[in-house]
Amino acid sequence: MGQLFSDTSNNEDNGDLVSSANKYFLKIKAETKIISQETIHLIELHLKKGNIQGANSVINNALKNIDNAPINIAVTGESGAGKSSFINALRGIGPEDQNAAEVGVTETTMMRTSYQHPKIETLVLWDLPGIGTTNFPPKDYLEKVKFQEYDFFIIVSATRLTKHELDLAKAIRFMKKNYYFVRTKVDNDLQNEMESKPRSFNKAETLQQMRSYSVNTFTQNNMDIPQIFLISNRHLSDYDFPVLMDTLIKDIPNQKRHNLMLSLPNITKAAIDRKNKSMQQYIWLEAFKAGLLATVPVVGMIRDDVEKLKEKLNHYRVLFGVDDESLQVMAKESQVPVEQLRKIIKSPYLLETEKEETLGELFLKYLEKFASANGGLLASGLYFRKTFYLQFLFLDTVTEDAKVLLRETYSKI
Ligand SMILES: Nc1nc2c(ncn2[C@@H]2O[C@H](COP(=O)(O)OP(=O)(O)OP(=O)(O)O)[C@@H](O)[C@H]2O)c(=O)[nH]1
Ligand SMILES: [Mg+2]
Repeated sequence: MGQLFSDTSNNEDNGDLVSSANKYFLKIKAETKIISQETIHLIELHLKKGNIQGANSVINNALKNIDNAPINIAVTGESGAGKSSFINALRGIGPEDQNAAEVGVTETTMMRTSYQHPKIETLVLWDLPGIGTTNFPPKDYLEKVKFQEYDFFIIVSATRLTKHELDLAKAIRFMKKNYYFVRTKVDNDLQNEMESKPRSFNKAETLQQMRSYSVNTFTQNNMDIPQIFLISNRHLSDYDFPVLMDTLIKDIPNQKRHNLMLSLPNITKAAIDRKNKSMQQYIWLEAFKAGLLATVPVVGMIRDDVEKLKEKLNHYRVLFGVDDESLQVMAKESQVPVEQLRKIIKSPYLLETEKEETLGELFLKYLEKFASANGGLLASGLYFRKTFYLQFLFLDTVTEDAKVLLRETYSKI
């Protein structure tokens, strides 16, 4: 492990890049890595043999996998349990959002409706009807909804689980699939409890009781206890929704993790930081790939780079929800004027040049600033294409913007 990516090439520049990549990926916790340990091992193996081309092709494939691996999430539960609200929450769509009402593709023969994630095209949420409404035995139900296609199931319930649902949960496990149990409308339950016992009400205790009650349901039915999350679709950052996000990310295979992380809503600072870390790894992989193949250091900045960087920045703004469209939605939901939101963030102005200045010159200026702020990394001999430094700069800017917007709008949504 300690040798990861090191001791590889007789080319000094590559050696530097390799050992930097080594150090970088070693620091990343296993549960947030976007490539598998085997992939890292394979890259290391190629490099040890001096097989630059081989290492490059492994990284290339890993990046392709990250971009293209489909993620399919099945959401099932009885009518009114909060499936649609939960799906919208996972898609980062508020109830007032225009897209929220938009119905996905309904397959009547399959009884399922698909909702593509608005930003991550490879991620699809499937709205499945409650098993109780279909009259199918669990195995038939699972066949009909094409259970093999999903990465995992989420069983949503706002009340106690029915016998049908418990049987379905058993059948899901029997089919070697994973499921999570999500208990919605926790806010309603707490409110009711508070109204019925105004003097003795204790929030933490009530939540604990709800959890125990769910646990007991599974044990009384001789079932393994699944992971249980008490959530409110109306107050996502309260209760267990953030823990649910962490858990889904931890459990999903490495190559799907990047897109899953990027897909989740910016409801906490931690969620935003996680997106940043994921995107950082992605940029490192791209840089590593480019660095391995490059033979001459790149001086200056070519027009192609500038265009690509512009695209990257816009892409990051969309992914981090700080693009113009997202600002409009946020303004509407939080009732903060859009101009005010635009004023407190930085990314919309990153590409604004001064009079005679070209974008390329502006980028070089950023580069100098960035290098001096980061201890002169550029001068350290680390062979890294300059465009990647700018990508990191853009990434950090949109990350900070997302946090600023979260702070500004949090109390108002
Ligand atoms: N207070 C509160 N209300 C919720 C929550 N989740 C959903 N609701 C409300 O419950 C109602 C039903 O929610 P939906 O998301 O439409 O439920 P569904 O499971 O999709 O229902 P069907 O499509 O009819 O099967 C709506 O009025 C939601 O606003 C929650 O966590 N808390
Ligand atoms: Mg619905």
